[in-house]
Amino acid sequence: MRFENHLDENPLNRDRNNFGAPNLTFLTHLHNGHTAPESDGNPNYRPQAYLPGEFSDNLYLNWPAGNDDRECQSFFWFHDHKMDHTGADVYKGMVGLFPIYSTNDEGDETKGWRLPGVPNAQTGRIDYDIPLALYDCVMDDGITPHRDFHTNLATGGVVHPEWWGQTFFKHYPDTGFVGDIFTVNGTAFPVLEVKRRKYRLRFLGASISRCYEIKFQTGTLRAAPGTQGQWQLDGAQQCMRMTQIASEGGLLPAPVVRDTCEIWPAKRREFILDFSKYQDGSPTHKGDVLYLTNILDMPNGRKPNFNNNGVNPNFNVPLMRIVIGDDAPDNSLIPPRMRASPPVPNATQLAALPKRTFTLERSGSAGGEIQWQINGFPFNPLAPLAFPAKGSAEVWTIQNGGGGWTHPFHLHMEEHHILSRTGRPRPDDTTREDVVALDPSETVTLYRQFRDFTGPYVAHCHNLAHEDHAMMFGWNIVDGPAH
Ligand SMILES: [Cu+2]
Repeated sequence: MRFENHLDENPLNRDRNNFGAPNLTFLTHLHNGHTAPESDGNPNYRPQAYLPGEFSDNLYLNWPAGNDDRECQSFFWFHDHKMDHTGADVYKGMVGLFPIYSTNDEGDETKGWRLPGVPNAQTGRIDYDIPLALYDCVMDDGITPHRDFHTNLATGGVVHPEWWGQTFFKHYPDTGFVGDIFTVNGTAFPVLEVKRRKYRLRFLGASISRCYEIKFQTGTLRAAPGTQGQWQLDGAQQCMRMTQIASEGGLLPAPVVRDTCEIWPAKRREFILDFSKYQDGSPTHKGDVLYLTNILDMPNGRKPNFNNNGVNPNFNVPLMRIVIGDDAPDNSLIPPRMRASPPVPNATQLAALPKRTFTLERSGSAGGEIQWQINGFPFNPLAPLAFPAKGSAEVWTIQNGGGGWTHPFHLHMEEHHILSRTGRPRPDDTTREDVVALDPSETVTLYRQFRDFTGPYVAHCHNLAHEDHAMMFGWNIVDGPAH
């Protein structure tokens, strides 16, 4: 895939609002592609990113790790990964969704496992198979100062009255960023008309910091201006269950029926929703209205208010209105079994593997800027912290060293398997993942392999305000002994 930089072109002479800053650059990472380092969009190769007039050819093999079919994935995404400046460009839309198909999951509900999806020759897309990227934003009121670490920190920032009504991103020096307008695929207050049949919905957390917990509900809309989401659903009642079929590592061995699901930054979760009937079995009717809602209160970029989760019935924010439409043929199934998980070694084998521990810490502030460290170091692309051997496996422990923060920690390259965690259990923790959700002070141990390529990769927090403030480390896959 060739990415060309045309950010210097501006035929409509629109205000750039810092898009592509600095220097109109970008660097694209295919989020969890099994990609050779030079195509992985990592800052080891291009710390200065790509300038206008330059292009980047990335080779995306789309093949399973180790050429093992059990490692097939199903939902990539790609986004800007420019060192120290990822968050701003992701927030402003430099994000692409990338469903991939594989044996028995061909985007055709008459074949294989018969997951919902009908090829549409006219659009080239798969009907009833919908990626949904969630992200939250803030509108510029024209009077709140933008404080930018690079230009205005000392003066407290400048105001941009000319940016009134455009998206506002107070990038620095915040420790996280949440908006009060929720969007799906870049649209605020969206409406989706669905047929009375099964759909495959692929959710992506594309927010800078916000964690969501999604739930399908009915209720009465009430305007709640100035609050997270601007609307509330009064008298909210769950009306449909979600059948989870995949996490970010691909299809599950078997579906899992869920009432709610957390969607943290960079995480993907796929579900089958049957819009022909409610969870009590009664049929839907044309014109019925329900809502995709977020029930997780997260008033700042540090962590969600987990105590509200399911306890505070007053936080039911509609993300998307769903309107039931006409009947439609449905040849899809909810298959009892899908893709077998690749094997994880037994306890004796695991005990013999190399072990590494990475502790995520806040290092206070440098020049008024919050910075982050991993094992005592801010990110330095020239000083990797780990050198695993190609073709080997290791056990990595990731520790959230702070009690005040959640960290969605993303490891490039292969998916991992969680072996243990110290906090609350997660219903889909046994699946393959590329983002470790770390509650405050939580420690997670995982198993991972290093096949196919050698060279430099990175691992980092996917709270993009943390990533852009050095919460990242480099690691290299090497030929020869690990060190
Ligand atoms: Cu973090």
